[in-house]
Amino acid sequence: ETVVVATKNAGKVREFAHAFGKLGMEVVSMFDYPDLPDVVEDGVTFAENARKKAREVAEALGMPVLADDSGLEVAALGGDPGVYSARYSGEGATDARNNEKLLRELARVSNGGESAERLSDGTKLLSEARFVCTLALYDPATGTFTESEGYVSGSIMESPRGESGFGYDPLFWVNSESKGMAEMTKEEKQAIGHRGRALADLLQKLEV
Ligand code: ITT
Repeated sequence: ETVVVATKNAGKVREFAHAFGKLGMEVVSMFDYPDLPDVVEDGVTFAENARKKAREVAEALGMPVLADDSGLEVAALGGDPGVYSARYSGEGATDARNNEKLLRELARVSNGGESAERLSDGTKLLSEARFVCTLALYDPATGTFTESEGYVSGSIMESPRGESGFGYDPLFWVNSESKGMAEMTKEEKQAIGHRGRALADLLQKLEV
């Protein structure tokens, strides 16, 4: 069985391929449909964007499609970058530039950070934060959505740790695991992460 995921994010593709692989399903993504037009993500909520991506691609392909809209909410930045997480550093944004921008913005709002909490190696934690993932599955045959969401809370570190994952993972400390998100295996990240939790919730709703 194949699951179509309306994403052009290679990090998401790897995580979905891992998760669905364990269920004996194969994932295809927008990398497999290079001719489909990009969906304009102009929603003001994660859920709106997820629904829009799922529906436009599902209607174009004439089959059910899953979409993921996700991002990072940083307490000291009033919830930014939020739905703008992918484009945080502007035109030509990359994960590396987005992470630099995040540290720059946190440096601006901190008052020296002398009171900041520290990890045992001295690394400062600059703000509380959480990852959000919303999933929307749209079935064009019935015109219905199945939706779910997942969260994981943590803190933003002043310097990166770990080599796995993608996006903001290198700066995200998972308090409950005492580990950086980019220090986790796919399996560990799926178990505790926002995407894994959203997916578990979705599968329960679909009774898979
Ligand atoms: P698609 O819309 O094609 O799926 P995108 O990268 O534009 O890809 P989003 O609009 O959902 O996806 O933006 C999500 C951004 O939030 C993404 O670019 C990452 O920087 C960040 N993000 C989402 N999930 C993450 C995760 O598990 N770990 C680290 N960063 C994540």
